[in-house]
Amino acid sequence: MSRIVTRTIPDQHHATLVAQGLSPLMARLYAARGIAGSDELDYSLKALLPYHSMKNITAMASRLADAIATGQRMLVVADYDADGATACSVAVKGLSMLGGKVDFIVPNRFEYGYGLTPEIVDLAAQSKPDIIVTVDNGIASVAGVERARALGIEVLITDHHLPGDTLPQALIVNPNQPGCEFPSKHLAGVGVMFYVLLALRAEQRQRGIYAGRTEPNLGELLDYVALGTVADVVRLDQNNRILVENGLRRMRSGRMVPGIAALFRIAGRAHYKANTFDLGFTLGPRLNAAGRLDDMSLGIACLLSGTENQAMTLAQELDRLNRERGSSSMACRTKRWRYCPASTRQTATPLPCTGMTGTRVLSALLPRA
Ligand SMILES: [Mn+2]
Repeated sequence: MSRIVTRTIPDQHHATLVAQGLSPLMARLYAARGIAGSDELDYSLKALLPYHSMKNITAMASRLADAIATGQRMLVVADYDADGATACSVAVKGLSMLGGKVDFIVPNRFEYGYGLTPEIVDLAAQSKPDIIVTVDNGIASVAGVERARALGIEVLITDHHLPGDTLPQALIVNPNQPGCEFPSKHLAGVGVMFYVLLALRAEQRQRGIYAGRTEPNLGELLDYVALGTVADVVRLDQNNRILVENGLRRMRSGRMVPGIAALFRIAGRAHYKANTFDLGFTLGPRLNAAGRLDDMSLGIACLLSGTENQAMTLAQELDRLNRERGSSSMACRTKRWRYCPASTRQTATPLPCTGMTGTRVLSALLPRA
């Protein structure tokens, strides 16, 4: 039985918003959604939290600037979901915009497991990188980092997952690591990588790299950031809303990368009306399908496509995988429900199915007891 829940409206927030010039109705809508003042409604990029308070970020920026200056080779190791794929795209495209020599691998999770495992390090070592940069993973990869060190490969970790008791012996940027004072703890993996690039560009600026020429525009990466942030179902706090809103604006005005444009087209969604539903329920699941059924490098290749034709071919393949995955995850879910004891079935929340928001809706339609 569905139940209508009335949101509570903090009186003081409502009063503040009205005093700041909002209509009582808008003030009520915002206050009910946790907005305390009109400054939280500033979605311009200059309202983004500055990167400086993120632990280790200036050290990592400096290390990356050195690597770029000396032509060292960087290899991005990504996670296999939509956040990982967009984070990988941001890292590869962003680091090369800033002058880096960069490539990526994305492990097949069925063969290599989660995170930067020693097996993945061995695979990575075949292409002889100087530095491995993890995106959306690595905070728990103690053994993998040890293996890389033994092979003489430096590891830089960018992640947003909660750390375990032991941290890997590497330079780590993660707003959720102990001692990190960055005020927002809800950045997705893609957001963390974007912040590292902001810090890197500032470091290069300070070194005079851009004297007399135009700086690379990292804003071009915001459509990736928006997609990964929404698809990873992190909380949309003000900082994330700024990232997402600016990415959506790029999509609506048609300035997104060919890969994202192709995903809109294949899903039959209008990019000029792009919203978070499109990202979470149509684009995200198509990317996740590649990681779960086959190989996420297909999703990353689509995101990084340089031409519309190539992007469209890859988007069609992702769409096909997503349809296959739809039937297999439905079968699996039905089976898992059958094994639930009746008592838990009454109140069971949908089984977590990370990133694939579409299946959450399906699970709510399954029979209850
Ligand atoms: Mn993530």
